[in-house]
Amino acid sequence: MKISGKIILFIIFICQCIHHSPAFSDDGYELWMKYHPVSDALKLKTYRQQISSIMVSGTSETCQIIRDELKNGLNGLLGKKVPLTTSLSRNGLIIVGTLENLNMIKKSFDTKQLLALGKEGFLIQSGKVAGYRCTIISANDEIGLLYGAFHFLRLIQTQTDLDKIFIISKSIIQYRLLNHWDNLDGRVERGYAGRSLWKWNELPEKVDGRYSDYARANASLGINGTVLNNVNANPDILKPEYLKKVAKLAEVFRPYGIRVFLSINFSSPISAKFHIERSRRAGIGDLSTSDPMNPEVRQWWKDKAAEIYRFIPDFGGFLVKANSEGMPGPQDYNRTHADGANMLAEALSSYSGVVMWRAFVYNADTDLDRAKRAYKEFVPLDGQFRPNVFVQAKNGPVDFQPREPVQPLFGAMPKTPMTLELQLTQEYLGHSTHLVYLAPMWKEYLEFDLYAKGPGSTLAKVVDGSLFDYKMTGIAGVANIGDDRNWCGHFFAQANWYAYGRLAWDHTLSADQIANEWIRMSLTNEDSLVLTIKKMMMGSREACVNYMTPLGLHHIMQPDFHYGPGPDHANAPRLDWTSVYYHRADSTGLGFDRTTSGSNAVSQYFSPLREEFNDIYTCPEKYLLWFHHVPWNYVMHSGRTLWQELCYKYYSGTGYVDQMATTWALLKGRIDSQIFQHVTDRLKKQQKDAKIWRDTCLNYFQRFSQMEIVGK
Ligand code: GCV
Repeated sequence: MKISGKIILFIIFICQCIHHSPAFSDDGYELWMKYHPVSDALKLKTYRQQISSIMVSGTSETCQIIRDELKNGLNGLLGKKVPLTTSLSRNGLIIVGTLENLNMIKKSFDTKQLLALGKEGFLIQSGKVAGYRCTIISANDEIGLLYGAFHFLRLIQTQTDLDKIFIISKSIIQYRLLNHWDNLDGRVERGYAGRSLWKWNELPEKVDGRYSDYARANASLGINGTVLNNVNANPDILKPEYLKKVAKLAEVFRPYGIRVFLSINFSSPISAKFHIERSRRAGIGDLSTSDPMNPEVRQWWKDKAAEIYRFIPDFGGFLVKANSEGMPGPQDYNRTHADGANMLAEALSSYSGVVMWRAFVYNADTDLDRAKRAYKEFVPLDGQFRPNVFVQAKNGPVDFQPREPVQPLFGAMPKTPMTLELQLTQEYLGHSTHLVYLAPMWKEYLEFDLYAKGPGSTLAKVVDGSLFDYKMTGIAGVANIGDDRNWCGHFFAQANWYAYGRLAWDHTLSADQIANEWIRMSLTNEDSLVLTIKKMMMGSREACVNYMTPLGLHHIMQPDFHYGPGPDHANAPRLDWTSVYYHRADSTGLGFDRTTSGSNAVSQYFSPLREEFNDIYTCPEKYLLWFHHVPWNYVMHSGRTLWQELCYKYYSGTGYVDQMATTWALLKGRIDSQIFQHVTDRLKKQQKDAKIWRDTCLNYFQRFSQMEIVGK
């Protein structure tokens, strides 16, 4: 029997539909690039009319990646074969090329805007070329084309109207990086999704197929760099045998526009003789010192930089944790952070490499209040760093707590480009067990007005360079990725990887918009389901704050593991590693007094913030216990007392998780069965854990308030 081509295609389409029906299993590996057939029949019909074939000009590896992506993506989405072509002979052609390569579009399209997009930006425009209806994806470089191709697919995945389309998109932030806290032995510090993706023992000979899938996922979001190893860096990463492995990864990532960076150990130049046992001071060189003013040390780094660039010509630079949590640094030699950073920056400068010098420092001698220390150490150094140095700070002044006010250092370094470090891996937000969508939190930080140059001085404007006219700009996200089949442990944690990448590309996107895209690309396009799932996600971070650390509480988790509650934790090698140091509960009240009569951390903020935070009546209640020691009977805006409000918040947090579990249960049979079960199991655990947080904290604080727990 002879079966026609059309029938075969129809059978393939039906099989794809069946395969992707909710009853079948999705293990999460494909992330947001599933390319399931468009579910809206009318839209599918229109797309099929609008898209007939693909033409990608250029022969590079990147162009081949674009061809494959568009072909596979469109074949899947449209349920029909969308062929590659090299000629313009029919309507519906998707033309992809740089201006340089595409003479034919110059006449038909407005290309002026394209030139203004600079590197990596892209344009998507529909119109006519030589009388045929076409869609152009164009850019000034091939990585821009790749980003444009992914965006075009995203439009179809989210079932957006392609009629008269005109999109121009440009990266606002130059360095958009993931920071992996991956150790060379395969363990991931604060990683909850399996072991490291990097199989150091297999590289460079064996190249795991997952490396290019990782690069592809990042490129689909516009992430353009990756720091491969933990900031608690093992100096071995700079040995030639490791550099060969790093070079292999760089080779895989390069066509996707991703550059590699390394975390370095500041004592790398010292010889094994000078290692200090059980400390993080270790090296691979033959020197007795790593003093940044020592000429031999400086030469060691210059030689090392030259060696690195021989292996990896487009190497991005170094990320450095120094004089923090036992890591060696310039202060070991009475030098400053600027001395240390500048020595490395000098070594990298002739190769256009950068140094990202972390400001996560909290030397107890600097100030009694940990929240003030980074500011006090770094502000006096503003203006002393070489032009290729970034100072990289976490979003908040303490750590990646569920809620903190913004790190005030961001408004106080006008002469030093600062990178914002966010944490995707949920170290303090329930690991990969709790469903917590982080984009609302990141937006809260990005939109935080620091008033550094009057109203409107948002953190976003510091990071994108517009506030202080920084010459380089960067953002970093501590990765939540491991070798688990679904990459992130929790299926919903993929949304945090997605959201980070999208915000790094364009911080003006809303958390709602990003959730909408992610759900449509990863789960379902059914409008009512999208709304339901989005609602769950959007409130999930506030719920987490409420069941863990409401009203400005912070750092009251179990020691080391950082998962469950530990408000009674009082014995640690350092006071600022305990919980009692932060919550300061006593018979008079609760909270850390950081007002002018307390630690005076409020003075690190600009007016009018400092006055607003300083006054118990104007301090936003979400930060109340961060800045004030508040009497148990203090009356809150709601009319409840502090104690009652605390109980109310803890109960509303757990209530929200119960609500998420109930809502999710209603989705049975309407979304993929494997994802449904996976999330159901985790929500059960989250319900239990949220209540443990609530009850442990309230029972503990009750010892001081001596009041009845309300809301049970
Ligand atoms: C990589 C916190 C984490 C550490 C982390 C450190 C840092 O203290 O618990 O695991 O170390 O921050 O950001 O350097």
